[in-house]
Amino acid sequence: MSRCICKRALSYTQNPNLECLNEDNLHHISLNTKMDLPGMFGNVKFVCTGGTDSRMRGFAEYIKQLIGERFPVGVELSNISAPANRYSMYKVGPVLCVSHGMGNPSMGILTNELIKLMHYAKCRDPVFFRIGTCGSIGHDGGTVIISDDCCDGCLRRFYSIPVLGKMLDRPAQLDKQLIIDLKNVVDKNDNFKVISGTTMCAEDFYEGQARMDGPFCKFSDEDKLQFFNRLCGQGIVNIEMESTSFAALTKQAGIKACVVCVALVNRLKGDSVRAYYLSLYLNRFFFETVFLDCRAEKCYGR
Ligand code: R2B
Ligand code: URA
Repeated sequence: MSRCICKRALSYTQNPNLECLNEDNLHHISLNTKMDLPGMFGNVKFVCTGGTDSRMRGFAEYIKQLIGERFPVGVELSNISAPANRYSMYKVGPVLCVSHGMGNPSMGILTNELIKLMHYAKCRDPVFFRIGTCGSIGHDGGTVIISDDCCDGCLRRFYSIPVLGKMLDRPAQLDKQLIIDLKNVVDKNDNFKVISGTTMCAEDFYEGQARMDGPFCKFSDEDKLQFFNRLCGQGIVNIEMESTSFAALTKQAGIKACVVCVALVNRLKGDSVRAYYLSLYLNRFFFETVFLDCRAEKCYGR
């Protein structure tokens, strides 16, 4: 007889099968329900995801400097998910910093496991962020873009995956209030521009983002320009590769989430990513918008 590991009402998860598992392995993040997940993660308030290990480690170090006195984590941060060798996860007090890899499949697997983690650890009202990179449509490299909304490469506001041989469409929606809150803490003295708009989530970096410098290209410059005009006409300001899975799965779980990206390239000016505005820039933006804000006090104070 299997023992029920999940006695309280299901919240972030909506799968009665979980109630009947003897043990649940969150395989890709090297955690399982035999561990004391509430003890290890129960105080998590912010789950910050970003593409790479080094960026998220850097981000965690940065957060450690900011809030380390109140949430000592020892001398070295350690990668909690190292054994699985897929994603990296660092915890600094109430902030969990996790790398998500590239593309919706990678982000989707991680988000599924993070939702289950929030559930098993009994986290209260966590807020999820993707802090990433993107190409912009018409804005300079270095511009920070808050996603108001996201759509797939056919401009549909869904995250669609085949399930049992049929497409399952989930609305890809970000939290409206969180977006407003983020916009409200943007400081006009910041020495970078912050804009917002709809984000297109592509399934590919090359043809899927209308790049002409991949190994294959079946369209003309004119076609590409027409497509970008169509994007502009629909309020689409940037292109990246993870927002729809992130938005749809967190929405389904009832977890507040938003996406903030820094533009590495203005796609109206070219395909190739030359400027590399990475972790420091994002970290600073994130720090200034979320962690310096007095609301952080409220969040940490529980
Ligand atoms: C932004 O950058 C990556 C592609 O270079 C991808 O993960 C994304 O969304
Ligand atoms: N990431 C993307 O997905 N596209 C870009 O153009 C730059 C970063």
